Amino acid sequence: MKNLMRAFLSVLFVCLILIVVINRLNTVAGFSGGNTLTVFNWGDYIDEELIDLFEEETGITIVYETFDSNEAMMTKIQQGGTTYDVAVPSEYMVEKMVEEDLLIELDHSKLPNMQYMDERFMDLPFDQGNTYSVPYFWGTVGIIFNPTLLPEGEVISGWNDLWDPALENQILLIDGAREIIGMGLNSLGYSLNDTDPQHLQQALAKLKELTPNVKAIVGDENKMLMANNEAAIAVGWSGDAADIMWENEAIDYVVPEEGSNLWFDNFVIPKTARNVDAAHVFINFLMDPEVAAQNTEYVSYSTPNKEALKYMPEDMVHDERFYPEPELTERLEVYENLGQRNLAHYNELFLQFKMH
Ligand code: SPD
Repeated sequence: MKNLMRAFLSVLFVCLILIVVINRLNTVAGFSGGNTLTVFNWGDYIDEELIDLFEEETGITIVYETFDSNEAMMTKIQQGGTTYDVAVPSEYMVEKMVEEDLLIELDHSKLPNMQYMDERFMDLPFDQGNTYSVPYFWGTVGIIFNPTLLPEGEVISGWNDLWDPALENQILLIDGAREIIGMGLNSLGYSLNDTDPQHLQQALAKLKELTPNVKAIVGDENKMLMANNEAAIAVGWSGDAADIMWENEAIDYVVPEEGSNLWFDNFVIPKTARNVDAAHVFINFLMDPEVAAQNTEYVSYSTPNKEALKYMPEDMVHDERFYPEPELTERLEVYENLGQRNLAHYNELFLQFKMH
């Protein structure tokens, strides 16, 4: 009897060790499942206190990884090395991921906090019925500028102002093919979803003329550079402008008069997810109005959560640069999924511009 007990305890001990080791290996290798959730988000795009709060409340451990472009995110998910449970693509990339059968349908019964989202940001053409995605943050592409560093009399209201020779070496550009080729197209009066090869060549030629004014092509560092007065202008996302303004009150932001991009970043669950239940719990948690308000105050981007606005400072919610009226957003364009060939062409042209 004693021997049997000893054998039983030994087996139990080995099993426990195995469970601990396998869990650890899975976490290190990015395999979730069990009590781990692997989240793939843009850099600087969550209040990390909320990750701690989620872990405390649910007992689920989060493995958190970041990316800096939709294209980088998509490539990593397609490669399949890491099994992400939640990712945050922008609208055209949601459409592309659905097309490539990379996403699972969301279970709306597990996302009761969807009720708090503003209808204006739901059921959009890239994912009708929010079958695969729910919005996380939204915004515009525009010109972030510091009037105190501009040459006297310089007014910034549109894309074409950026070509002024007086702005030599003063402009930071966001490192995004859609954003920068889109700026070239918009500055010529074309749509930022244009795929006409001649129009695209004209946009590239025009962008090359901007080179003397370009100080650098950057990612999230644009915020630090603008906050420290190291450049007068940055072409970037509205939320970055709002964030920089906390550090440097001189900064202003304008949506260019020629037109620009209205974008939406969204939660999705990739087909490779190992912890689909926890993914729903996490997405629902971040849609809780008080959680969303805290996250929005921290991240500074615009929230699509209508109820969250009630918990946020009035001056933030009423700032029309970041919460523009529908009259403005309606004249902006949302990126379309242009298909593999056209997207590759945009990337190629952007590379040519960067190497110029
Ligand atoms: N630092 C977080 C940046 C997230 C911006 N996403 C914008 C995507 C626009 N296509």
